[in-house]
Amino acid sequence: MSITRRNFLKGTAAGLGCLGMSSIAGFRYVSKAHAKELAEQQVKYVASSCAICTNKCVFRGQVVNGVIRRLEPHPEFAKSRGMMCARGNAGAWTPYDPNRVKYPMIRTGKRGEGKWKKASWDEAYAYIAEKTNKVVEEEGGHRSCIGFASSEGTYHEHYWNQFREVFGSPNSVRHTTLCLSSNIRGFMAVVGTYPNADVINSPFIILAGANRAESFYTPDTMDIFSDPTKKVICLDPRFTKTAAKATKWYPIKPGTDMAFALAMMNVIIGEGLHDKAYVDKYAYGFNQLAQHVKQYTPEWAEKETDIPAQGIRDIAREFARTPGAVFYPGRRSSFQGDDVETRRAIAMVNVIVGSFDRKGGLIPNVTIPLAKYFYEPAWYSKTRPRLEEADVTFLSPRDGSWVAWRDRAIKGDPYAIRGLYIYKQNVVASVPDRNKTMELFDKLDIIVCVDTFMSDTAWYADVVLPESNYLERLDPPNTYGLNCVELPTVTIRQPLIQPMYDTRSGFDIVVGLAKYFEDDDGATLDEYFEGDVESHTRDAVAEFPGAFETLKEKAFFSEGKASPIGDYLNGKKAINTPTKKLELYSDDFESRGLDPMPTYKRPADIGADKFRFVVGRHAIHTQSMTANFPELNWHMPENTVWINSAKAKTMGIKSGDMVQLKNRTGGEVQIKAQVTEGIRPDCVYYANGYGSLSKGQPLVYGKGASQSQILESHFEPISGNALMHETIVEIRRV
Ligand SMILES: Nc1nc2c(c(=O)[nH]1)N[C@H]1C(S)=C(S)[C@@H](COP(=O)(O)OP(=O)(O)OC[C@H]3O[C@@H](n4cnc5c(=O)[nH]c(N)nc54)[C@H](O)[C@@H]3O)O[C@H]1N2
Ligand SMILES: Nc1nc2c(c(=O)[nH]1)N[C@H]1C(S)=C(S)[C@@H](COP(=O)(O)OP(=O)(O)OC[C@H]3O[C@@H](n4cnc5c(=O)[nH]c(N)nc54)[C@H](O)[C@@H]3O)O[C@H]1N2
Ligand code: SF4
Ligand SMILES: [Mo]
Repeated sequence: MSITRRNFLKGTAAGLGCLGMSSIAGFRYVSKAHAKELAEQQVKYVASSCAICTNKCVFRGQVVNGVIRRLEPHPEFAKSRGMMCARGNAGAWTPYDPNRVKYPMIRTGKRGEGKWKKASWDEAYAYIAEKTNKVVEEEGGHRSCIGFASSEGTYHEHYWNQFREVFGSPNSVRHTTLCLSSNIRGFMAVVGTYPNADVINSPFIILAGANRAESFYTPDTMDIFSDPTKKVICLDPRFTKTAAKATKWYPIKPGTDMAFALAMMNVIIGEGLHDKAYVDKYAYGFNQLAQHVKQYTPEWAEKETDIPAQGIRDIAREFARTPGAVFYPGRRSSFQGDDVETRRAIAMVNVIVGSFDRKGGLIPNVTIPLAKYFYEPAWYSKTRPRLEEADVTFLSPRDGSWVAWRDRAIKGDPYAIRGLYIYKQNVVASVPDRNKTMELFDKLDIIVCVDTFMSDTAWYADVVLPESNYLERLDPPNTYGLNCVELPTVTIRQPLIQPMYDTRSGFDIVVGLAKYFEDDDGATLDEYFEGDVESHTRDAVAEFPGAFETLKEKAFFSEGKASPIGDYLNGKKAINTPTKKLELYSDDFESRGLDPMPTYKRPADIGADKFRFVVGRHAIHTQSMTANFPELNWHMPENTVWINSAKAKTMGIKSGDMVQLKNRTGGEVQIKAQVTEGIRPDCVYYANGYGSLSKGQPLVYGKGASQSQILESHFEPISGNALMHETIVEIRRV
């Protein structure tokens, strides 16, 4: 018999069979025992959304025999489109991290000593209630003496706020005032909303103080940089990934973006390049603005910003002449003292060229309207206004102002704060000036922290309540504009696996705690909570047939309709400003004693041989919460401080040298130097998340330096936003 290839293959297969080997898709040669194991494997897929950053990318989680194997990006989800970043992938392992908080814990040693006793939920709640009721009684029955801190992200945060309201404290401090309050306020004042930039359709984008290539590390961002027809201008004191990908990078002097924006308007209006018809029809105060910006020439701005006058002129002309050009609104904006005014100036640059509510420009953020989660507020005979009410012009009652509030709380002005309940916020790391946060903690009788990990904040708490991991729980729907894809979408989270330890979801934690408190009429506070997360989800989307089923199947729901553009211009929607126009001049600001138009004030001189400390995103980390993830830590075991190479040379500093940074208010850190040309000589930077105080984060405990330890405490008085770039440091080699 002649052996043909076909016979040979047949023979081989038969031979394999005889040897007890089999060939299953993906597994070529495996033992019989393993083949049986594989055949019996239970593989299931559950769709859910990522919780490792604000993007909420949707994935299908592969679960094999009850163990999460991998998270596969959902190809149909418009923002992630088959991509999942390093952080999202690393998330798959978080339920199995040995450093999770696995059960409620009550502190037994001194704060920060790390001595705990394991408690049942009821023990933990009873302990919290006893301590809380005691201090409330000592304060004359005012529950305002308990503060509440929280951040978004789990979709459960509104239950936490509901608890605070029915509990009867006005004192809530949310992450917004550490993030983008000043940005929102600035844009609201001019265009009546905080818009997105239509970057997909825009041919000309100015990114000032926004590091999109690291902070929105998703395909829509890659589209911006891979499209050769787009022009991207990046203004950043650091050579970020965004700077590297941009058409042009200008290492702007920090805190001078307003000078740049004002000079752009000087050129655009001075040369008559503005959109006259648009401005006539939709804007208020154009003539005053035109007069006002005459003083701000590019030559003047060059001295302020370090950007050549000709460069400013060229950018301004091209910006005005390119339909669909956009000056990106940025997100986190807590830079320097005049942040609201800087954001107003940026919004105005967009308005004078007619970019608001037009394709390519600033697009109103539209969301799918979910049925509102409604609850009766409790009524108390004793209430007080929140602490920092007098310190901030536009104080959001829900967000407060973290820094201003903390200053008041430390002083007990106008009344004492005795406890802090914290939900999903690592306040020790995310509020500038860690020493001050510790000073506040020292004054508190009770600190409660709801976290999944032993963050620095959990480490210093009296009671740690563990929330179930995002891959173990059901999260209610979240509706958002999918910024920059402009596709209003609803997402949920659902469990891939059952909770591994004695943990609960945010909703269940809150309802459990509510049982331990009463309102003025003697009703326990859990009576204010109804249903469960599943029923809330069903109710929220009841108006959209099939949406609930789609959410269960895909974890996202979209009507497939892009955000409408032009509704404000065609009169379908009213512009949400006092004059119902796009405000280039604000009577409202003027009546409050503020500048009616953005007026430049030069940032204070930092002094010779001093540095401005700036913060910024890192592509593989989210804030303070991922540096202890082993997969990510492996890429970056510690952080290092960026120092300009020419400057470092004069100081005799080389990469790897240990240096000491000292701020003006007693904050100091030691960290290794990274000498680089990618930062201005007057700035320094290092990444967030390192230098942890918590031994429950062993990979970053004492490794590198913490940002909150070096950041000074300052806030912006119009919005209450913390200022992240008002820290001046000295550096010396140690
Ligand atoms: N130094 C410094 N401070 C900053 C910033 C900075 O760049 N540098 N940026 C500012 C900005 S823009 C923002 S938005 C804020 C963000 O500040 P935070 O909202 O405090 O964010 P993170 O630092 O990420 O801390 C999140 C905490 O939530 C915990 N966590 C994670 N998942 C869950 C969960 O499912 N449930 C619960 N209960 N907890 C969970 C994490 O373990 C971590 O302790 O920080 C601001 N502060
Ligand atoms: N990978 C990753 N992505 C994230 C997050 C994360 O932690 N990690 N966090 C999310 C959150 S909460 C937010 S708010 C967004 C924030 O995302 P972005 O708005 O992109 O904010 P940053 O990355 O802080 O970028 C700000 C940049 O401004 C530069 N800068 C400093 N001072 C000045 C100045 O005066 N002028 C100018 N023009 N530039 C200046 C800094 O060097 C920094 O690169 O990112 C989100 N996405
Ligand atoms: S960008 Fe990365 S971390 Fe953020 S939601 Fe998407 S996958 Fe998760
Ligand atoms: Mo943020």
